[in-house]
Amino acid sequence: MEVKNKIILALDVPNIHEALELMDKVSDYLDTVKIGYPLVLAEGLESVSKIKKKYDIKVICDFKVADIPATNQKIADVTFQAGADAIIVHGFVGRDSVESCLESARKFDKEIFLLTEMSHPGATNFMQPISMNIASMGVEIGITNYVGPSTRLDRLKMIREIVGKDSFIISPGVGVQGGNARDTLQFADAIIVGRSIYLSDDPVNALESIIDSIEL
Ligand code: OMP
Repeated sequence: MEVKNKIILALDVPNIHEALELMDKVSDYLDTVKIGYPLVLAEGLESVSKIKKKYDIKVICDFKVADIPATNQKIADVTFQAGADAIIVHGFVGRDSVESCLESARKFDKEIFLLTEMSHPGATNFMQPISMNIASMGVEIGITNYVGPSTRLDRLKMIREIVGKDSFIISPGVGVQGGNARDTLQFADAIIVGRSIYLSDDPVNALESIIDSIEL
């Protein structure tokens, strides 16, 4: 996967009007967005196809899929049928649950991203002790796309060492959560940014500043 400007916009806005308004401003800078529960629960999965069609952009659906294999497969199938290019899947539920999403992705010729360690402080409570095992499991079952935290670069570095240089890592936590774009991109292939862009009075300027900081 290639990501323009190495930035994926997290479109966590509350409705399709705000999503389209934001995309009209920033779409020239992007070729990939991440759409998750905030927008899809408000507007339905049609929001995925609508945004894909209007901006000719790749959409990663952030559904952090974490159920039994049969249910995971249904969730992944319907997400890919709606046009998503990739789906984010939790690893802590185990190999069979993740493999069911992988199977669905292969059926539709789409991709999955395996979430290893999350970026928020609470991830240290229960996820951190198992996150490297999740990354290793991903490698064992042939996953090549991962999500890892920009808020803990020592952990992101370890994830990179496990998944290898040819895997693709996307990293949330830049900006409001405290992560830094340039440092994160030492270990990740692209960053995920939400609030620093969509809450800004000038989203274009916010995006340009991040791009400039990466290119410094
Ligand atoms: P901001 O903190 O507003 O930049 O948004 C970060 C985005 O990345 C949100 O959509 C989160 O749901 C998502 N995210 C994390 O922040 N941390 C993670 O560990 C994983 C994700 C994710 O899977 O995208």
